[in-house]
Amino acid sequence: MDRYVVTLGRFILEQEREHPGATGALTNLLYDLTQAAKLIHREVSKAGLVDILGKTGKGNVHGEEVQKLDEYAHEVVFNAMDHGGNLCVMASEEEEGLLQIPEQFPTGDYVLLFDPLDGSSNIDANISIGTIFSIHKRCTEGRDGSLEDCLQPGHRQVAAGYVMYGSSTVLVYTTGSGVHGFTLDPSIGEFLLSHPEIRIPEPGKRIYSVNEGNFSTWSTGQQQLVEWFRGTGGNGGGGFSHRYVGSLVADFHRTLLYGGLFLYPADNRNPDGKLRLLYEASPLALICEQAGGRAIDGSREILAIEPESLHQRTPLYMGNREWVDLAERTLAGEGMAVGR
Ligand code: AHM
Ligand code: MG
Repeated sequence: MDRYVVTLGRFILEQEREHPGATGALTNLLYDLTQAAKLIHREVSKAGLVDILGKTGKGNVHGEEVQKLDEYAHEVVFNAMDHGGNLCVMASEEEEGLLQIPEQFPTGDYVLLFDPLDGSSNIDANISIGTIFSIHKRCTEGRDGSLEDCLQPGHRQVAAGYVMYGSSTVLVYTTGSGVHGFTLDPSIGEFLLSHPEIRIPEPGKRIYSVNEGNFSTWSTGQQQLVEWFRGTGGNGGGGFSHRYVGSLVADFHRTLLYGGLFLYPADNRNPDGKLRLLYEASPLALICEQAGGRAIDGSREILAIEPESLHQRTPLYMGNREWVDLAERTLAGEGMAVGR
């Protein structure tokens, strides 16, 4: 069996060969990101041991506070990506402003936006968490990239992906020609192709995924939508399962593999929802569409939104087209009629 495994390195190289004009920059970028993912995987998988190691004196001998994992992940990604000469600027969910490439390193044509450790409030409960990334080609000139390079609509992404640190660590990405998934084999430290050409199943499982604790803060249309899934609104529907991890990468990964609808709507306290357009919604929307699904903010395609600021939030509905279309119609007050 081992003779037939395809490593991530080999896979991205072979994909590059299919694009004769490719410079190799994107391949290098993806490769550097996988190195960061392996380091984060290592720290995440020993997170539960920190106290034990500390008590036996093997850990934090100087009494320094153990670094928070999301800050650690931010630094690991930045340090893995700052010197390759492929990027001109970065931005992270963990940092207010732009992250410029240090003076001593060359810059390149690409822009990286990332959420280093999404769902990090789940770490102590050993729940899956993830790293999300989005890559654009720069649209300005000069040595350093600028805000303008970061504020590009999602349809211009040249690559997007995520790493989920779960029961196993998986990396899923797209460069615009399909979605492919790799599983980390810790014994050899390599990501191996495990999910080629991922498509959201059609019809997918009837699953809706939302934080229902927010029900009373939603618009009427939003409440009707969830009542339709539950079958409790007197408007038909029902027969759905409800699944909500509360960790975006995990909820999305399930949606990608099983089908369904993931939603984080606006509510009366957060008119733009909770999730970030550039670091969360946009990269996952590209993957979702590449896998045959759809992603909207309620009325607009996520990938068509022109970003206005780095940390802007957006409501998000993504998954099987059928359910995203239903959400769109319901939110527009057009009734609940569906095909099945
Ligand atoms: P974070 O970026 O602070 O980690 O928050 C994002 C997380 C997502 O992973 C998840 O989808 C969402 O917050 C859950 O929010 P809630 O607890 O409101 O349901
Ligand atoms: Mg996040």
